[in-house]
Amino acid sequence: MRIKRFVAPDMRTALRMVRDDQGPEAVILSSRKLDEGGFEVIAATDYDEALARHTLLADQLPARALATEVDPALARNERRSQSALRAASTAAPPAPARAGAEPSPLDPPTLRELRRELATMRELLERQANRFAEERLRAVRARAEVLDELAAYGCDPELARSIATAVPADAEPARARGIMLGLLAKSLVICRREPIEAGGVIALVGPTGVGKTTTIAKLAARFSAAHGPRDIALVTTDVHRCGGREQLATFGRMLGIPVTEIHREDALAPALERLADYRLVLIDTPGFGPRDRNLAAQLHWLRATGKVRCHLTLPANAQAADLDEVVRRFRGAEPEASILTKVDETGCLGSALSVLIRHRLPVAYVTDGQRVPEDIQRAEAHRLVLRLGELRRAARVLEPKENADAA
Ligand SMILES: Nc1nc2c(ncn2[C@@H]2O[C@H](COP(=O)(O)OP(=O)(O)OP(=O)(O)O)[C@@H](O)[C@H]2O)c(=O)[nH]1
Ligand SMILES: [Mg+2]
Repeated sequence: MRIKRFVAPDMRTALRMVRDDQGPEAVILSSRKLDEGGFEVIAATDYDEALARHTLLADQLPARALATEVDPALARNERRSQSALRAASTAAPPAPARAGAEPSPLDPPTLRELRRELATMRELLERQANRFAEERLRAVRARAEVLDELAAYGCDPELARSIATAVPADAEPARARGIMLGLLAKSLVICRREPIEAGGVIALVGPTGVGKTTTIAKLAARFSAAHGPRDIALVTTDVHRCGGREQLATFGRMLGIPVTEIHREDALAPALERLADYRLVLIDTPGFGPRDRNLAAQLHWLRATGKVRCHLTLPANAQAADLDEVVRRFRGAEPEASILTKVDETGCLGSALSVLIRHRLPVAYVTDGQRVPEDIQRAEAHRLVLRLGELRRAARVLEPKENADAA
């Protein structure tokens, strides 16, 4: 079980932070208004009722033992005065553990049942509120069309509602669409500077089979075309899986770029020392599913060198909920950016874009095919949103009914 503390200026923001960080399964253990202003929520994942009771009732657990996430807006305000931020790290432990609190007389199964019912009620209320909000928006034609179009692209309904709300009620369809795409583009965070041009050591991390090795080859070829192959080295930690290292070795040979294999954890830092003269070092890693026990070790290993910047490789053709989990589970890598792969394999690009927007994860590159080096481009917000319609149309062409109609 992982217990974490969230501090935000209002309860809604605090709950959103919980959901973004810990996902829909998070259990709210306590919430309260802080004397210094703002709200505190304590939430847990991988929740174990018995363990939670034990933890919450243990008076000796200080709040600072919990990881605390402070809403950036609040943190900014607080930096000015410093007082509330101090409170965030020294406040009392979760509500039930405060001095004088009585242990709950309810037994664990009853508590569990109560929590389940509360969660169901919260979900119902949320759904109802969303339905009302959507109905209000749909009363205006221009906004209804925006909602429909964003839904067809696979965009998250919450994002779609916030965009539709900003569309003027009297907007003509073409203008409404322009505003919609503009707002979507503005919501995306794009890397200003091309990461490989900044140089240094970049590792591509991500789930299995998402295109990490292929993308490394594309990036290496791109860098090599601009600067020659001498300034770049490749490293692979993917040496234990069948075929893992051969794939990068083949690309390395084709491009005339040396590939260093890392067989043990403690060999990475010395290898990077030896490669310090190279302007760019790209590290290929084996893919790990988001729930793989080895993932945390891999991320720790990369970060322990103190030199590696991670890029999270995300496939655009995956479902939003799965991508959301990947982003949360790979947070330990502190990815400075993402690379959106397999854009050519989806008709619903809005789904991946919504996840990137929700997590404010910068996008560095987009890949849209298997060809090395052609199928990679730097991410550009306006191009990404224009591809929504293009990809949707391309996907629809293959629908069997339309093929039959065409015959
Ligand atoms: N359609 C399409 N295929 C891609 C793209 N990028 C990679 N691929 C293909 O996806 C497959 C997996 O690519 P890899 O580069 O081996 O993926 P990986 O993330 O290194 O996989 P693991 O190392 O096994 O985790 C290969 O067949 C690639 O050619 C892309 O942008 N579009
Ligand atoms: Mg690979």
